[in-house]
Amino acid sequence: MTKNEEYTPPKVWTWDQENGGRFASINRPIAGPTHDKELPVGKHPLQLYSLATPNGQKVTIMLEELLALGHEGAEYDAWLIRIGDGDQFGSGFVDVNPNSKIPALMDRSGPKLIRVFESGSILFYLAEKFGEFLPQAGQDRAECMSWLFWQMGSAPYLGGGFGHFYTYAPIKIAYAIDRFAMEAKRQLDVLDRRLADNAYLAGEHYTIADIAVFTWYGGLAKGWLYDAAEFLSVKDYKNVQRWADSILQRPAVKRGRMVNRVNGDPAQQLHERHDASDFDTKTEDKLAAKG
Ligand SMILES: N[C@@H](CCC(=O)N[C@@H](CS)C(=O)NCC(=O)O)C(=O)O
Repeated sequence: MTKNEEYTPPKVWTWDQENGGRFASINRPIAGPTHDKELPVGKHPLQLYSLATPNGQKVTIMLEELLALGHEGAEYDAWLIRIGDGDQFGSGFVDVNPNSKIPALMDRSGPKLIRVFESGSILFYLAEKFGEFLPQAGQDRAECMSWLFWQMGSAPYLGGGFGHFYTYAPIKIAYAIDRFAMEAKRQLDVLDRRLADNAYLAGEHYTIADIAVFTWYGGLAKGWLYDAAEFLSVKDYKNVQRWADSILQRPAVKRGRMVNRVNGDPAQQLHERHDASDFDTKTEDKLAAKG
């Protein structure tokens, strides 16, 4: 059967490893490790295993924001997990995240190791641990958590739905692209309406909800995701644009976006981060100049 023929599902699904999709080599219908591999451990209390995708950037932005506020306990080593090479299926990684997806965090600051996975859960863990970027109580806290969970529930329609079928699928399926373009635009409109009367998603203050939503929908609005800015007319979402521009100005956001980045401008790629000075000395352009 060629991929364009009408498809009648068989009685029992079986795994076609050569389905032609962009991620066919890493997608599997089973969980668990594929090989033994311990994870490296650096000198800092927090060990992050990640890649600079929107989900990965949430955590590095948060850590850089905490460090900018002077929280030394937020010092971290960011190790690169190359998901295209299957690093997420190594036994050590699976011990930190049984779901085999970046980002994964190990907190080694206490007497017992604490593993944290799922980017929203990591943001919440860090916000509670350091008492930052999460309103203490009341409506603002509820809004913050609602928008954080909104992001975690909505982004799979943007990434796994729209992004997958518009950009990555081996064939263009009008039904799928229409369905998920409509949903992506609806989500942008949800945000645009909220941001019409509020500087940030939880209200007056920048919180983990903004960090979580920014890396996806800010990225979409600024044209970094799926090359879809024109297709989705992202310029029309004026409040989202204003909000994304203001978040982009934050130095911690600029730094966080560089960590574990392996594509784009070499000056913006810091493959691994083990010290604050790495931003000045270890970006790919600097390493190449050193030879
Ligand atoms: N809900 C998870 C999603 C994480 C996720 O999808 N990570 C992707 C990269 S953005 C990944 O590691 N993919 C590798 C794979 O699926 O094998 C989170 O927010 O942490």
